[in-house]
Amino acid sequence: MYTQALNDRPAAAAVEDADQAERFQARIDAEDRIEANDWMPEAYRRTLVRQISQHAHSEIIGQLPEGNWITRAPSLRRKAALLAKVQDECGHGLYLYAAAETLDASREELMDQLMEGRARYSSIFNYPATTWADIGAIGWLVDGAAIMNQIPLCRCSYGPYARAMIRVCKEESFHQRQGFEIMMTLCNGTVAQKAMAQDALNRWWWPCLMMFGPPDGASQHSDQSTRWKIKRFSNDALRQKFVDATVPQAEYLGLTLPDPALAFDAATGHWTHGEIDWDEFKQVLAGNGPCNRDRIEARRAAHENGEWVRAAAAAFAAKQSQRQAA
Ligand code: FAQ
Repeated sequence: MYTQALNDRPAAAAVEDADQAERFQARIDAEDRIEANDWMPEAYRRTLVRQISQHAHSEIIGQLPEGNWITRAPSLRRKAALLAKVQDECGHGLYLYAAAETLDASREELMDQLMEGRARYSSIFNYPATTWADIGAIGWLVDGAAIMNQIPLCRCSYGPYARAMIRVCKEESFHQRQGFEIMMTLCNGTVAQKAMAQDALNRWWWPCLMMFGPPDGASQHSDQSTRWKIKRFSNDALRQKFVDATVPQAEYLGLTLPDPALAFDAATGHWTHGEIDWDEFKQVLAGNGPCNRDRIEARRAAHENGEWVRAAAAAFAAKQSQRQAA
């Protein structure tokens, strides 16, 4: 009798899980928002922690290429705008770590994963910003690609992530405009300035196309994430939207996209682009991009340099609770 009860229990639990999973999927299909305290399949939780933490790390590491130019911005106005942009990226990282915390992922653990090289962040931030025009190209193209990917995330099925994305997208939109305006100034400047803008576009274009992730056929998470309405568009669909939006912008600037195969397909109304170098993408993901090591070292150094701030905050909190207890 006792053994029978033990054997029945896992079967009953499995039926209950299957029922819950079915109800969960029905909520997703009905466009209901999933909130932190709702039941969710463990795999849904893990997928979100993976994506949100990678996204948070991207925002944090993403400060480094541009942060490098704050002291060298060509005017006070440019410096103020760049400083605000880099601070915004930091804020995005913090909202996103907070969203991951609602899924029981501790911020300390996520930070450790990043600093020990166990976590991913966007491939794009492993490329160097070598001239001032790169700051224009990053805002125009990197933030432009980020918006294309993030607008649909405002409708993601997980409430805390979707809500965080609304403000992030508004700020990314300002970033994109400030980048485009830098490019416009350079393109209307001297011959050397325009050449600098073209050179930046040549170096950032292909890595930006890689930001959207592997082609659909090689994207291992897309099918499940689409069923769960975490992803609303495929990697290739978003990449195509980005290309279609950016080609006329490059034309307006009088710049040439570094892709001889780029052509307008009148039948589909889309710009077709040349082959992306997926070997380069794999190399960057494997840690062999131009700046992978520098980026992690800079993050570790910032963490170590901030030790006194954490210690002071902990001492202050201890003092406050002692006072309250007294
Ligand atoms: N870099 O199966 P999928 C920004 C990985 S924020 C590195 O297609 P998924 C703001 C992927 O993680 C930029 N790894 O994966 C800013 C997976 O590996 P895993 C970040 C990549 O998740 C601007 C594997 O490949 N934005 O720029 C990349 O369904 C300026 C297989 O891929 C986000 O994170 C990549 N580019 O789709 C800041 C948005 N692509 O985890 C500062 C949210 C793919 O199995 C300055 N994330 N991988 O080891 C997403 O929308 C998705 O996660 C995708 C990838 C679309 C990135």
